[in-house]
Amino acid sequence: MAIKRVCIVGLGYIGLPTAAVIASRGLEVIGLDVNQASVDIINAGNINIAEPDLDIIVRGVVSTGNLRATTIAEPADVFMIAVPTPFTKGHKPDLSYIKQAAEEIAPVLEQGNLVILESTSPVGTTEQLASWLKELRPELTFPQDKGEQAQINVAHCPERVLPGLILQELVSNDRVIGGLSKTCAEKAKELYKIFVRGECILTTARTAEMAKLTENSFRDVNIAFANELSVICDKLKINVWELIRLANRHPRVNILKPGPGVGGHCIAVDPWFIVDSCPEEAQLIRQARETNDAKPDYVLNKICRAADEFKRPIIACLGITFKPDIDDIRESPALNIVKQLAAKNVGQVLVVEPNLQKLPKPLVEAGLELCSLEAAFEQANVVAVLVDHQEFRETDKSEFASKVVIDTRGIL
Ligand code: SAJ
Repeated sequence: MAIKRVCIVGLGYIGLPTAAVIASRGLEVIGLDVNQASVDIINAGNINIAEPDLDIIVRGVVSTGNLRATTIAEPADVFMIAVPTPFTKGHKPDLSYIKQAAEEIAPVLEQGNLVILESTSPVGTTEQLASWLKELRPELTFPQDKGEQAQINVAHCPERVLPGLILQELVSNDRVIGGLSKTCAEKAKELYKIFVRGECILTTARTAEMAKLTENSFRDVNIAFANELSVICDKLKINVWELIRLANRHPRVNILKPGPGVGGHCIAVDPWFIVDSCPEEAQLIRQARETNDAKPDYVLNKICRAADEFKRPIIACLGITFKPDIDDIRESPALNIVKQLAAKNVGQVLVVEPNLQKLPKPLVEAGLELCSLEAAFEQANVVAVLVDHQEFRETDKSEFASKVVIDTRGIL
């Protein structure tokens, strides 16, 4: 199969960088998105998400005509689906965006096409995608009925890039490629070999789905261990950061960092897909999620107790994004803490966030305003470090000396 045209469904944090990188290798890439505003932004050579260097590469590939965005599906050799897979109430996976993607591409599918699911998905989703496509195009054959001889091949290759380093990791990371048949996986590898320098390892779709969920659950469980340690250390009056530094000197110990909770759209979500599939068996994975989800309330209570020491508490909250040096606030524990703090009316709340031009709506509605770091230090008596942004890490530590500090990120 000579791949000339690739259609990427979903132009978000994964879809747009992937589309741009493939287009930069000289292929024709069509970006399909339901959001007309995103399509217009991209077609003008601009970007709808913040990611280092993405603007430069998108501008380049749009100007050469290698990348074009649209809201209407067009025929292609490969369709790559990179849409969100959130969970609904009760932590049940919501596959509606994948179903919608299947409905969009089904009318233009042609014999010989390859469909790749990149979205992080519960085990069995690639099979489900293939059966939705079969229902919509019964005259075509799929791997579930014709195996290696299918007219349409379907594979899963989960994205694994780290926000902030997406463009590097898209190229350098190894890729796990799971096919619904061996041919599916091999054909998908042909596409990835065009832009991936890492190794492409072939397996089944179910194993690839589980591999991605396992990677994020591994991290979640390990962060939960660090978060539990931080609560234990508070009780035992031990500095958890010093403790971890010391323990990590053991050659086989590598404890991650505690924090105000786990945010982002991946690690705080994906482990639930395993819990949903195997509720009886996934005890540790569920507990890790619950431990990490309990951390924002724990931090909030600590801040409120510190504020109680003052007649006129002025609380500076440093950072609201879900991790350092990015502008992404999805599932951010820091944002959640600030929101709740404002609602509690325990004192004046100052928000410092060097990566945002304006505060998100719920904070504006709560009457909060963005504040400079200098102004925050001038006024505050309580300082809560919620994100370890570079600006905060580089602050002269003597600034903190006269404050009551809740340092959830160990920058001091
Ligand atoms: N965090 C801690 N302590 C740590 C490390 C992280 O509290 O020691 C917190 C962060 O502050 C943040 C959250 O965890 O709130 C997640 O941050 P992250 O940097 O660990 O991961 P993400 O969500 O940005 O990206 C993860 C990555 N997965 C793994 O590292 C296993 C990335 O490779 C995946 O592609 C991405 O999820 C995804 O899209 O699934």
